[in-house]
Amino acid sequence: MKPLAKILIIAGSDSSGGAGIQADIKTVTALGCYAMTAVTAITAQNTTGVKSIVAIPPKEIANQVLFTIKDIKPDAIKIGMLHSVDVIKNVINCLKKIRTKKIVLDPVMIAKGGAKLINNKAIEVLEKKLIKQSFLITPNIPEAEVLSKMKINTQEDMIYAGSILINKGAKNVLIKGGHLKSRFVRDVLINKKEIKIFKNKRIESKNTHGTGCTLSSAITTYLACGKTINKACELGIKYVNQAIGSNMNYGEGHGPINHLTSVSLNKGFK
Ligand code: PXL
Repeated sequence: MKPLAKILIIAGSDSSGGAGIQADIKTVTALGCYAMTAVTAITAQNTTGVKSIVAIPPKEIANQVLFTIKDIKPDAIKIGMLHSVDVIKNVINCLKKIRTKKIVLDPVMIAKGGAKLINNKAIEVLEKKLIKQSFLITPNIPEAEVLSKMKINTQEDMIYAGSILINKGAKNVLIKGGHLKSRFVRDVLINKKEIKIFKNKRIESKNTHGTGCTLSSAITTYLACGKTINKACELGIKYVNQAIGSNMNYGEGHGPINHLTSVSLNKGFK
């Protein structure tokens, strides 16, 4: 098959392959599209935690983006880990030179094991400058709490926090409800026109490393292929749920989800 669309991923590397740019590439590929990357940072980690983080110089991140897109034009862009103010400013400058407005920002803050992936000043710039440049932002509950500066305990709180982010200039906000304790997970999509709740049965598993990266990449991919925001979120959530359900149980800690659940191998490659 030929790739259905081209996606540029701006994100950090996760050496364990479950989250970060590795999850993004796998997701885009598994959904039939072409992945390009600009690496923002290199993390050494496994399923038990993050050992170290090395930043890529902001100028070099911009070089990766600009030289790549000069040649192959992306249909959509997914942005993940951006750890410093300088990195965010460079990325914003790059975005001005890209034609597509399909920009999905996953405001990554903390890894599953608790390691901080962004500094506080950078969170401020992300909130004040980058949110406005994005078509969709996909915070989880702790990230939405930081960005909206309110505590979130209920679905109503999620909607209210989402509306605060819309007032800060976000066009679409998908707040992921997985952190609230309940039998059903409710993800809330909000924009100026509507509020949509995606309700799905919770799939119990300790192996959920990379779910956020995967979801934002899946949604970016569907947007790149021309799906509406509602459909892209619905299908992205479905893809992640299947990937959680497949439960490979790799590693001692929070293992990766299975990005390949949508893929079947041709006979000739078995
Ligand atoms: O899930 C957030 C995330 C994003 N980017 C990188 C990560 C992680 C979590 O571990 O390692 C590089």
